[in-house]
Amino acid sequence: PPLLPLVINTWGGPFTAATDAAYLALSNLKSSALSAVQFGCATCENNRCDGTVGFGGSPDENCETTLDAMLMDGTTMKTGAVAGLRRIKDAVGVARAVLEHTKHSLLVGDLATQFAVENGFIEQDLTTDESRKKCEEWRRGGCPGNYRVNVQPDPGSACGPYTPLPPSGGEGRWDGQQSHDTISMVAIDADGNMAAGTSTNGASHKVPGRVGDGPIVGSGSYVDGDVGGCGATGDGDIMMRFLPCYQAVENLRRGMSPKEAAEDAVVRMVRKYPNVSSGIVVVNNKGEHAAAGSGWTFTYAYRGGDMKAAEVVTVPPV
Ligand code: SD4
Repeated sequence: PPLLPLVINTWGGPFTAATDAAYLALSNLKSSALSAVQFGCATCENNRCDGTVGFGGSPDENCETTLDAMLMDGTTMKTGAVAGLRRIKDAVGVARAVLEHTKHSLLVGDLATQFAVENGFIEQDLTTDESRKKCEEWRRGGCPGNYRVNVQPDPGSACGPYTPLPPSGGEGRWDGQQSHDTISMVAIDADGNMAAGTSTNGASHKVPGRVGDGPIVGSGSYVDGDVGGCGATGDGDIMMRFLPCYQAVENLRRGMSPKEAAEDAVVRMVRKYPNVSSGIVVVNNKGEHAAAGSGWTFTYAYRGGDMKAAEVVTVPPV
């Protein structure tokens, strides 16, 4: 029998702290699915999970950490999201404020920061010694694995500004050196309402201004309580071209099982980008769930019913 209430999210390991937090909110506090997802993602932002969520991770070329986050309510289909959020730690909290206190769906950059400050969030430097060191090492090492193609750094610069080279048709390089993770989560509460959300600090050494898949509705996550929900992680620059979570939920709507729905959405990306690193979790509104991934060994965590701890599932690549 399905285990309700239920929470499911990308990645095991340190990410199970988020699973447990959201589950306890659902089961003990009788939280709504939306609040449970917010609480779960905020848990990762606070303890930084493996460094790829929250402050002090994935510094851009300027050594700054910026945050992407979204929340979606599967009952109203309302969304709130922030992209390239600067100097505010609780990105998913600001996403909630966008959802609750505006008619918008997405705010970006410094102006998202301004909105956050108006709503009582505190401006703080998101840099840590670790993120500064990572950025400086990247510069010292000649700036490997960056996301620019067909350009060369100007002589004497610490990787930037850049001068364009004649086009060679190169595709953006995926910096596979880092663990490049994100929390994306779906919950079903005791009333059967569903919600989904995502929080990430994106990709290391990105071009400043880069926004990933995380805050994009249908890409980072997606939920329709009439059908089910999905959360994603991976190479957002590629994944956001496919809206894999929208695809997976629509696959459920058309009668696929969660496993078929997840695999189909991943295979669509792999067909065009055989090396893409991706992982999606998919759950229908009965609580039946599965996942699929490519390019790495993906893991996900879930906890539902009266389970005493989060369970972690390993997903071989498609
Ligand atoms: C991004 N999807 O910004 C995020 C990063 C990620 O596993 O999930 N990596 O591209």
